Amino acid sequence: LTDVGKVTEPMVEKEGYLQKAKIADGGKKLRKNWSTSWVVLSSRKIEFYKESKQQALSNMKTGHKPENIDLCGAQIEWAKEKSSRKNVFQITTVSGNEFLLQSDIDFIILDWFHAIKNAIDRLPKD
Ligand code: I3P
Repeated sequence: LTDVGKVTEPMVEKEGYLQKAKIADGGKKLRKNWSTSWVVLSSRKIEFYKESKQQALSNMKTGHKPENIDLCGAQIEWAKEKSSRKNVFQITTVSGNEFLLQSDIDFIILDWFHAIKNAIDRLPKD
C-alpha cells in the first residue's frame, strides 16, 4: 500500500448548494419534494449531500454514502414546464432517474448547467 496517493477521489470540478428534487426513480414517478443539497460534480458523477459540507465530510468518514448520479449517457435540459420555479433544469440518467436542480440566482444555475453539460459531453455515451 505504497501508492495510496494515487487512489484518491476523482477531481472535483464544481461544488455548491442548489435546490434539488428527485422526480423519478428507475422511470417511476416520485412526489416532488424540493430540498437544499450540497452538490459535488466530478468528471463522471454528481453527488448530492443532504447536509452541510462539514456534516457530509464527517459522515463520509463513517462510510455514509451520498446519493449519486452516473453521468455516462445522461441527458440535461432546461425544464421550464416542470416547475413553477425559475431556473430549473433536469438531468435524466440511463437508469431512468430524473432530478430537477434549481437556483434563484441566474449566473449560478447557468454555470452549473454548462459545467454538467460539458462533463456529459466529454463522457462515452454508454
Ligand atoms: C408540490 C410542491 C412543489 C411543487 C409541486 C407541488 O406540492 O408544492 O414545490 O413544485 O408542483 O405539487 P406537495 O408538497 O403537496 O407535494 P414546484 O415548486 O416545482 O412548482 P407540481 O405538482 O406542479 O410539480
